[in-house]
Parts: sequence; C-alpha cells; structure tokens
Amino acid sequence: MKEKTQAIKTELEQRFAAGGCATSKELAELKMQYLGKGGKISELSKGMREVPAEQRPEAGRLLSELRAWAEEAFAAREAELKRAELAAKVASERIDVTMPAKYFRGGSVHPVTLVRRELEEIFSGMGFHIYEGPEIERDYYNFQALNIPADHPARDMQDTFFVGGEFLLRSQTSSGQIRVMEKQKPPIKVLSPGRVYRSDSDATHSPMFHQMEGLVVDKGITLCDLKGILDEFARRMFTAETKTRFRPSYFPFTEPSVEVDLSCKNCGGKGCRICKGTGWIEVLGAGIVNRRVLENCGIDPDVYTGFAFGIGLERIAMIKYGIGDIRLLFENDVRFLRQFGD
Ligand code: 2NL
Repeated sequence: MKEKTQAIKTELEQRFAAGGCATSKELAELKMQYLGKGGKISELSKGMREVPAEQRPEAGRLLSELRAWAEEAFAAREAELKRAELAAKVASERIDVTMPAKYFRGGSVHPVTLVRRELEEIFSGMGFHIYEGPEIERDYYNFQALNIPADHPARDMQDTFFVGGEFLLRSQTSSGQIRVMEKQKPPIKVLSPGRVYRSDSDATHSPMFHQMEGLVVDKGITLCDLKGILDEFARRMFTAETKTRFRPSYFPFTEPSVEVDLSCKNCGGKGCRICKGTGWIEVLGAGIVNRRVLENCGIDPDVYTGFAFGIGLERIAMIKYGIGDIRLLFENDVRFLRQFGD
C-alpha cells in the first residue's frame, strides 16, 4: 500500500509540476481520474479488503493521508489557475482611460429656427403673445377676411395650393390672426410664426417658407407705433446702428401699406454689392390694418386702429448669415447646416 500511495502521489506531483493542467477544465478532468468515483484513489480504497488485517490501520492511514494531500493539492492548483485566468481576462479587457474619447458630433439648430427663436424672444419681450394658426386653412380666413378680392392673382390656382373644397394651404400666417381678432377684442398684440405655402420656386422663392406676422390693435395705434416697434426689432436683430426706412406700397389688407428697408450693415448705408449700391435692404411688408379687415372681425374701425407686419424668416436668415440661395435652407446638407448655432 505504501508503494501504491507513493506512486500516485509522485504521478500527481509530476502532472502538476510539468505545467500540466493548463486550464480549469483539464484540472477538473484530472481530479475525476483520481478523486472521482472509480478514480485511482477510490479504487485503492476498494483494494483495502485484500490487505491483511494487521496492516489495515497503517494502510488506512496512508490512504487517508493521500486523499487529504490530493484534495489539498487540487484545491491549491485550482486557486492558482483561477488567479491566472482572472489576470489574463483583466489584461485582455484592459482599457486605456487616458485615450481620447470617440468624438460625437451633435446636431445643430437650423438657421431658420435660430431666426424664429430670436424673433420670438425680441417680440415677446415687447409684449406680443404667440399664436400659431392652422396650416390647412379656409378660403375665408386666408383671403376673404383679409380683403383679398376674388379676382386677386394670389387666388389663382398658379399661386396658391388648394387642398379641396374651401380648403387650401395658407399663403400667409395672417389667416390665424383673423381667428384671434374674431375671438379676442382689443387690445391685441399677437405674433404668428409658421409655415406658409405659395406655388413659386427659384433662387429666392421656395414653395414652402416661414413667416412671422405681427399684429397690434388698440385705440390710437398709428404708423409711428409700427416704426418704433420695427426700429427696435432692427437694432436687436442686426446692430444697434441699423435704421429702418418706409416706402409706400400696396397690400389689400393694410392701408396705407409700406415696404420696410433696413440700412445695409455691410457698408453702413454707403452702398455696396450686397445692397446693390442703394445702402438699403428690403426686409418686410407692413401697414395700418385696413378698416375692412377690422370690420370683418367685428372690431369697430372708428374706435380701434392697428398695424401689422409680415416678415419672411428665410429672408432674414439669408441677410443675417449672408446666404445667397434660399434652396440651401431646404436641402438640409449637413455640411451647410453644421455652420450654424449649436
Ligand atoms: C410681406 C407682407 C404683411 C400683414 C402682412 C396683416 C395681418 C392682418 C391684418 C393686416 Cl390680420 N395685415 N399682415 C400686413 C402687411 C404686410 O406681409 O411681404 N410679408 C412677407
């Protein structure tokens, strides 16, 4: 028995020493071969029956010594392998926390949105509240109530997108402002930003564009109030030196009507390529609300007067950022859009 236990011990020592059992799986298999049911050590225990009675205590001791030694040896080797395997895993998954992070380029705000937000900020600071009407509108609100006669070219199929029946895609946001005047009595101070649609498309016109119309109705409102509000808008939107100039114009919904120019910030009014030598840039249309429009909304034009203006947001963005072609604002080429805001 002594030889047999010694032989097993030597065998195992060699297996462990020779770098055998490189993995826990191999080690587990080896353990089964020796300590498992039917393993070499168990087989040796079965052989105890053949050992003469007087040698049994000694053989039993040797056997249990061997079993204890083997169990301990396996446990030690197991622990060693686990440590090595963990170290290898840690090494292979090592990350260098000092490496620069992958750069994530976020989106940027569209220049028309930048302009809209800026205008909303400026006008709400002057007491305007914001109302966005429907984009699909009735003929009445878009034309009739605004004193646009039946034979006006804007009513032509070529100029307006008709949806069916009395419905159309609004060609101006003032249609929503008519809704405000129908429901709310003066004083009224409302700003209506939104999409409008006109059947028109070239370098300076897009079939869908954004407008922002302002409307003020109260007792004693004059063209001077309009001028004051627009002067403030021009100084805030462009520079503190920006001046406004009114030129006579015509709109069916205002009387008198004006085209509003801003002094060219590029040349300071001296005349350059951008203002085509005039020193002025046309930016919006405005006027005193036509008394017929007020009447249509149930507001007495002998008691109340009002002014209104309409600004094209793309036009403001093009002037402010020096964009030469309106189509750049609708193509959504990220190389273009990335240059604006954050
Ligand atoms: C332009 C001209 C304008 C208005 C819009 C308006 C609204 C109501 C009553 C009267 Cl409810 N007028 N809006 C007035 C004058 C001009 O827009 O060329 N916009 C781009």
